[in-house]
Amino acid sequence: MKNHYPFENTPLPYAYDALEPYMDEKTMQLHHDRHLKTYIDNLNSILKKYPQFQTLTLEQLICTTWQMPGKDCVAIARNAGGVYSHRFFFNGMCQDGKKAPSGALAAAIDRRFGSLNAFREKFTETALSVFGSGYAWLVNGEQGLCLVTTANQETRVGIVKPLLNLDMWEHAYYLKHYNKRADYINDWWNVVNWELAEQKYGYSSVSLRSK
Ligand code: MN3
Repeated sequence: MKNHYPFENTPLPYAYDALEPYMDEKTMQLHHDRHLKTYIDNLNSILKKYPQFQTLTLEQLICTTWQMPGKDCVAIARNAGGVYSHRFFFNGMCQDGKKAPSGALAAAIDRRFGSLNAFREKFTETALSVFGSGYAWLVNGEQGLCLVTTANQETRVGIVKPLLNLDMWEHAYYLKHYNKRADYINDWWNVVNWELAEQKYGYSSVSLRSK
């Protein structure tokens, strides 16, 4: 997949209604076709003015512009973060996936959190602690697995390797779950793409070891 300017809103890897009854079709459609598309359109329209950034991937754009001054750099970082986090979130869900991780990721979760259930509780608590709009993430870093939250469309790209994320903006759940964030999180556990998280854990462990 092409991962630089001009960015395209590639289709979801499943049908809009594939994650029913946990994620409703209307929310998935609006979330992908409008919310994500807006970040893509905004990002492309700013990047039009900056040929030097047009060959950079989303990750490179975020790392390059994150702390640069100027309102365009702030806007690039925010919108690239919005595209990155949404793609990560959508790819991180699937239909009829496995119900629990296995292999090295399962072992790492047990080591760090005690058990899968304890991890789920801790992740849920972390996601509920997001104040306003933001994300909850399971990441792999120098200290091993860790739970973090980010505000708005900020990420920890370039600092840690993300494995799972959960969009805690109201637009991600309000049509179906109203203000019941805990119900949304409970439903999300049914559609987590554990296989992808396992792959990401595998790659991240290799690259962290080679540092
Ligand atoms: Mn969103």
